Amino acid sequence: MKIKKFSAPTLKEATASMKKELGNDAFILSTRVINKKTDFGIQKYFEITSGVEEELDMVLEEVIPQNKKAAPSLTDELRDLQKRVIGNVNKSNFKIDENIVIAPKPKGRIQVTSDQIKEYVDKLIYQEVSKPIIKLIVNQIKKSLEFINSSNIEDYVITALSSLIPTTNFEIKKRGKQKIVAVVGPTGVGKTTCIAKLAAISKILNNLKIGIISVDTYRLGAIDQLRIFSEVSNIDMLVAYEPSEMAALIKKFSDKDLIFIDTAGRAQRNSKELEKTKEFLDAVKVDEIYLALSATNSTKNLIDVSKKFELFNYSAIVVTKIDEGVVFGSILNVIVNSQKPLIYLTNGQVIPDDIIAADSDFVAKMVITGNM
Ligand SMILES: Nc1nc2c(ncn2[C@@H]2O[C@H](COP(=O)(O)OP(=O)(O)OP(=O)(O)O)[C@@H](O)[C@H]2O)c(=O)[nH]1
Ligand SMILES: [Mg+2]
Repeated sequence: MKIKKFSAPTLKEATASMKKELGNDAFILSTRVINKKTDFGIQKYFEITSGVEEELDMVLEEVIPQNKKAAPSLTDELRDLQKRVIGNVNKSNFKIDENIVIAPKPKGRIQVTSDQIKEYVDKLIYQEVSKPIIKLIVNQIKKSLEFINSSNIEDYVITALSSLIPTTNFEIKKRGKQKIVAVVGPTGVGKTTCIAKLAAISKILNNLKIGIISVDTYRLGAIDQLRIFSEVSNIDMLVAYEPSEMAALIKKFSDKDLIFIDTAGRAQRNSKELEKTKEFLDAVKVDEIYLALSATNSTKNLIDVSKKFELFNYSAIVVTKIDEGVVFGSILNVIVNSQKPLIYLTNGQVIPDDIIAADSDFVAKMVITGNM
């Protein structure tokens, strides 16, 4: 990304000179008011720091390869991508499927044109898929041009996207081995609803003994919300007001196969609040912590949340409210960026129906089609 500062007496003028120099794709990263020495003395100026992404057309121009150099593997490219977009590659145990399934070379079929490739690039741009990921997909297409035709390009793109999405399963241990699962995340994303769905499914379908502990004594009505659910569904529920009570509550639930801990929604910027929630979870041995993220949020927002919540060392991501999402690139971006696997998607308010086990093809299709 190219970054540049512009200043002018008005914000409008500063923005205009930014657009003039960097083009319409340039965007404002930050603004501030500065004192500037002018011929008329010290004057207040608006300074904007702007950025412009690398031009995607440059990638597209390369779509038809001129000379074939030894192409780097997808893993190398993703590592490189991670280095640039993500930063932390070392702890990666992020596996990429290099064996992308390609349909056999069709006889007599029309080869894919760069217009058709551009159509998919446009779809990905519209879906707000991050540019390094789009670049990666285009490079993959470039390498496989002889196998791709107008009728299999969509499948190819879906498979390539799907291979970028790690997933994991919710594993319920056998009787006698209790499992404790907590859900953390920003306010109102659907943490409690997700727990209610998982609790109801585990009880009804898996015939497990379930306990729910709420540590959300913060939001007005939070306890009542869970209490009503637990009464209707006949699932035991306890409340911890202090971290020091946690051990005793877990002990009370010693007969349960599965215990869910519902936490208070926390703004990711409020590190004090995050720490408070963490104290509750640190007080007992929690087996798995899931971060709930809403599909309706922007990439920047989700990435910020995913980073700030790393404090909890969460093991997987639940993407909520996919039924309310309009574009789905942000889900893909945050998963690639955080290198945490997706475990569930939730697609509505109905308990327990509206939850889907993670499926990378399903997400890839959502990204391409814009539909669930
Ligand atoms: N459309 C839609 N709504 C959902 C979904 N999941 C939850 N909701 C709704 O979102 C609202 C908030 O859900 P909660 O489960 O209370 O969210 P929370 O994260 O526990 O909220 P706090 O505890 O206040 O931080 C409720 O109206 C839910 O019915 C979903 O997948 N789709
Ligand atoms: Mg809640």
